[in-house]
Amino acid sequence: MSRLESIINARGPIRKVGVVGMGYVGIPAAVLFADTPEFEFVYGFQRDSPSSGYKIAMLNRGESPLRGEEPELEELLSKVLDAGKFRCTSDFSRIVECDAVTLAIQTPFKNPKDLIPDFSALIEGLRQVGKHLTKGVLVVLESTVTPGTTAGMAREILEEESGMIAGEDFALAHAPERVMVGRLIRNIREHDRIVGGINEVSTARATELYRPVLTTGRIIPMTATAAEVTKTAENAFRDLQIAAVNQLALHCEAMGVNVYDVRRGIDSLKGEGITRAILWPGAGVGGHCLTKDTWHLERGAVILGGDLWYPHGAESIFGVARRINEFMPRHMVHLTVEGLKRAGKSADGANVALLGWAFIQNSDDTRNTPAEPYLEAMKEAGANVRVHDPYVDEYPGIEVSHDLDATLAGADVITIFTGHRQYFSLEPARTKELSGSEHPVIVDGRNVIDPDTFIEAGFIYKGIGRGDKNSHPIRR
Ligand code: SAJ
Repeated sequence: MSRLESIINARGPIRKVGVVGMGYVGIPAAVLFADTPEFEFVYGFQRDSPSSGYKIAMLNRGESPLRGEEPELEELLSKVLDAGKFRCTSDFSRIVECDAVTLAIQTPFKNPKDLIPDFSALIEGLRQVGKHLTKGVLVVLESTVTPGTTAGMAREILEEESGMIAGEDFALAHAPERVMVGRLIRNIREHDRIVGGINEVSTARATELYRPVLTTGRIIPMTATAAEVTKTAENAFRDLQIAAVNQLALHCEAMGVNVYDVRRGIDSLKGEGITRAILWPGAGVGGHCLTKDTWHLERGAVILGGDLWYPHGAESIFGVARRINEFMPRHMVHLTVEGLKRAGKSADGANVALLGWAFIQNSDDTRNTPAEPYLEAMKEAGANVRVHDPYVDEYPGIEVSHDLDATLAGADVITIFTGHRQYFSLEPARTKELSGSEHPVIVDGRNVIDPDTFIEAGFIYKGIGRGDKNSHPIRR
């Protein structure tokens, strides 16, 4: 039996859990741990900072600071509060009471160009945990990190702050989050959980923490670095799949073909071992994950993979995919300008109604929204852009309206950036009346509207991947 195993056996089963970082990942994780009979009590640790300190009081009142629809989250929060099994605090010294501590802190990239991440918040969190670490505790990184971080930087900081040895005096693992806004609770319960310890004892202790929370999900054990690669790679692969269909959409536009016919065709080839997982083209890729995890993977390959055997000078396919997806908002600008040209107008002075600011449909999440580079480019071209989003209340420097009619009033162009359900019922006649233009331009970045009904009503239509419609005759 190893030294850590005997320390953990002496400590007994995990009873008290701490979750550092009350955000989209930490909050649902904390309430699910608290709602688990195996665990007696859960602390949600949150810095009492000007930007996010307000969350502490909200959570302890039973209110979720996460806007947008999150099924079950508030019910579960009230339940564990009433049961006296959860409390949010900024007193990190309480970590000494915990048998397991997880860190769910944002890990954005400062500058993808030279692969430098901004780990400042994570490092601060690790220092706080290290200061109050006791023998036999399990520490888990849930944040998405560059491969090598758990067994490298995180281990070093925890050892430095605690004076103890990871893997001998305390357990350390990576168990990446796999949640999507709008289904946080369900994703944690139902998705398989990748659990990677720096040694087997750490993997086993982390399995003890996550198994009780899972319903249909299974534990998939591996090493900490393999778990980091799994997480960054699954997002890089998704980004690559999206880039592939975006590239195809651009080809289809050039060839005068409807990418959705092609997609349906490709998707029809199913059967033994044939996976043709073709995703959806669109106006761009946003969010906190796909926009940066490729760079974590690339950085890991550079740091850990010194002798990476790869065609010299050739860019990684994941890097190319990022550039294609980053290009899509610029392509939306191109379609807008081409549409205005057909209407005998230019972007300079044009009124643009931008529909959808959130990065994903039916959500209020605006992180790295692809609508922002579009808005900036249109403004630079002299256009007046009004933004509508039914879920987003505010955004720094941008006025976001909930009034669709007011946003459409006087619009020369209507640009759809997010596939919110409200936009599927956009009505051609009413929209045209509000725009007051004889031939308003409509640019569909999410295949939301039926081109024919709008063209019939006199609109000039442009759509991602709609080579079959983008040069349609204008109905006079
Ligand atoms: N998008 C497309 N076409 C598609 C799918 C998505 O253009 O076919 C766009 C969306 O509009 C959005 C962006 O990509 O702007 C990201 O969308 P997403 O559906 O990937 O949502 P995320 O980023 O919240 O979720 C991803 C998921 N990763 C994978 O499925 C591999 C989720 O499981 C992860 O938990 C999440 O990243 C994360 O937190 O890492």
